[in-house]
Amino acid sequence: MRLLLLCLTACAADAPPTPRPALAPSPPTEGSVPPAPIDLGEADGVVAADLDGDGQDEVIRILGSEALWLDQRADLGGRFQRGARGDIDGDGKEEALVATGMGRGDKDSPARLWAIAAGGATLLWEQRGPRNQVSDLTVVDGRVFLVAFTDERGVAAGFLDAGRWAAGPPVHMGMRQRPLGPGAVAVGRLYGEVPRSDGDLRILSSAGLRTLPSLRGVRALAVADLDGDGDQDLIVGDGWHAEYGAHGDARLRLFAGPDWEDGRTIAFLDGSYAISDIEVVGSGPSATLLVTGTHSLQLLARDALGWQSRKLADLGETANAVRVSTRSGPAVAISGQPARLLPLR
Ligand SMILES: [Ca+2]
Ligand SMILES: [Ca+2]
Ligand SMILES: [Ca+2]
Repeated sequence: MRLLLLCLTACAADAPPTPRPALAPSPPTEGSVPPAPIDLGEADGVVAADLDGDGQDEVIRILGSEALWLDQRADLGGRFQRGARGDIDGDGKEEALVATGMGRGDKDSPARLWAIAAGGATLLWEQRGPRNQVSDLTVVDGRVFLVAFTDERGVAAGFLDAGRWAAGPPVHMGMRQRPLGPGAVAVGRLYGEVPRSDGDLRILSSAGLRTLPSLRGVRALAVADLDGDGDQDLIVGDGWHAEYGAHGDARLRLFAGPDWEDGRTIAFLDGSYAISDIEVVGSGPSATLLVTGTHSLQLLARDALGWQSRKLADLGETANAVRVSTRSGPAVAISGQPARLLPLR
């Protein structure tokens, strides 16, 4: 399988940029064959990180309450909720961050945050309350930014340093929160205070609260400097609706820093009712966006006409996906039965 993958990936780089005319088909070549996905085994969630620092990512599978990676396994004591990656102890090797807690078939597990390294899993934080759920997680400059419910509807966010969570005041249904630079946090609310009312997009800073325009509730957020001007830009998946299956829209929007006034829609995901995650791959003008919709996984890249979206795979509604650097080139890992590693051409 590895030999086949190497060949397909190598040949794909020479493939023509446009499809061949249908009336003059060429004999199939290896370069025209989409790379076959690789079966990773079952996983409810996947996280990737370069645990041993060799430049290739390891994939951590979470199945039930168990994490499996390299030749290791560990019982995390709860269901998979969120993942992230980064070197949080400054030793030059990444850790995989895995948040676990309550989930299907498990109402009792506390919310926990684990750091997974090549040699084992370390518990960084634990909290027990009425709703044991980590709703967002990211690593910024080697520091973990943790977002978790503190009661049934309130969600707090802050950096976790030496096991201490410096969380701000809880925000009603502010399930996605990302730091936007010194003293500012972007908050995506799934719902408003009135039951089933629309959520919104907010910037919380020392200057106060600002609401940015959004299409109803926000389900996904990412922060990156996409134009390379030194200011953090905000990438938002909005369009959430209380009757999401019938009326939700999977809309992707960009807001340019430093003031996030300039908003523009860059994609609607056909067939998905929401965007559940956005991962920025690379940085600056060559950065791409790996966008997980409820029904498809898309890769967005820039060309002369703007942002171009390419569907990578159909997804189940609970699947998560992460980018993976492999010896054969870039790939994505997708959770499921089985989880798949999909090479990117
Ligand atoms: Ca590695
Ligand atoms: Ca490390
Ligand atoms: Ca920027």
